[in-house]
Amino acid sequence: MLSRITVLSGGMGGARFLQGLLHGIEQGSLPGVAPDAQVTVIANTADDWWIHGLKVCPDLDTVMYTLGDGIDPDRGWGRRDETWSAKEELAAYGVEPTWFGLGDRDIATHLVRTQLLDAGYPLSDVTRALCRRWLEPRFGERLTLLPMTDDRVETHVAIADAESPSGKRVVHFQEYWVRLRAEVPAETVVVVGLDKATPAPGVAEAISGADLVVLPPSNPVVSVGTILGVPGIGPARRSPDAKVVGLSPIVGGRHVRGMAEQMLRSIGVEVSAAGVGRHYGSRSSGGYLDGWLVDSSDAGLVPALEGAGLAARAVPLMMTDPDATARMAAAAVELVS
Ligand code: FO1
Repeated sequence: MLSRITVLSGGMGGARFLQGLLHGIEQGSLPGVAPDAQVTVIANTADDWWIHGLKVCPDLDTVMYTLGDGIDPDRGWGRRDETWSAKEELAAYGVEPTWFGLGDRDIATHLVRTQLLDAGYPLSDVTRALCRRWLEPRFGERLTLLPMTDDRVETHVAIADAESPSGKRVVHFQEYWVRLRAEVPAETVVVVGLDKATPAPGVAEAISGADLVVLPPSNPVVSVGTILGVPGIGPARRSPDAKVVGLSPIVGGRHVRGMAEQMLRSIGVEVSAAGVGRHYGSRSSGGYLDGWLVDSSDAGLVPALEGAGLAARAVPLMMTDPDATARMAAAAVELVS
């Protein structure tokens, strides 16, 4: 029976997967997974952004709000029943940027986090404090949310810019995604500080002690790729008998939401379920994966993936509701059991 599952998560895709995984564990509908299995989430922190003097951690907050039932389900980020008075007032003062919205309820999270960081607490302690409200009442010790590192890392994107002498301009990931809507090609993606980052307390143990490590359908470049890029988190840490299984974020050659297509192109990886599976690589060829789930519509890719040393299977990968996602989690466990 699997009893320790570790999930490397970005924002919405990873959070939705976790909802289904936890739902399946609670329902006992995941064959081979103990009903009291412990789930540890290692979240990407390179989307983090200092704005209006506040530290915003989008992927940590999306996981926390989603699993704590505080998320706005349509936006997939920020709080439900949100109001925007502070945002409107900042705009009235002409304070930039006005294109990044901090809701009034959401601001409380950033105020608490920023105050604790300013008091000298590391992000991992701060995250634990916030989860006392959002996760502990419902999940207790069964669920732990960890930042991938306590060190400051930020994803920046170089884009073409005719006005600048170099012909390029570098923008923070949030500007690339929120203001530019990823509508311009990402020429280069750089995670500033990643090479000097160290895993946050508990992260290395969460991987080395896991029976199962899951790469959910998060962005394989700027979310899962970034987590795997933290020195010490890659394959070296995985215990030999743990299995690693991934679920493709690319279905029918397209991302479901977000900007995985643009990010994959910026690193020259084919935008397909097979391209991402090969990018993560099979354990037998020095990569991460033992198994790779693709959507039913990509069933034709399974032989090629098996040829690349991966156990592969095609199942429905649309996370339409927790039951559907729980079935995906069950298929993932089964693929590598
Ligand atoms: N995404 C948007 O498209 N527009 C926003 O104004 C915006 C604000 C925002 C505030 C807090 C937060 O945690 C997330 C926010 N996001 C917004 C989403 C964010 O860009 C993404 O969640 C991740 O960075 C990508 O995974």
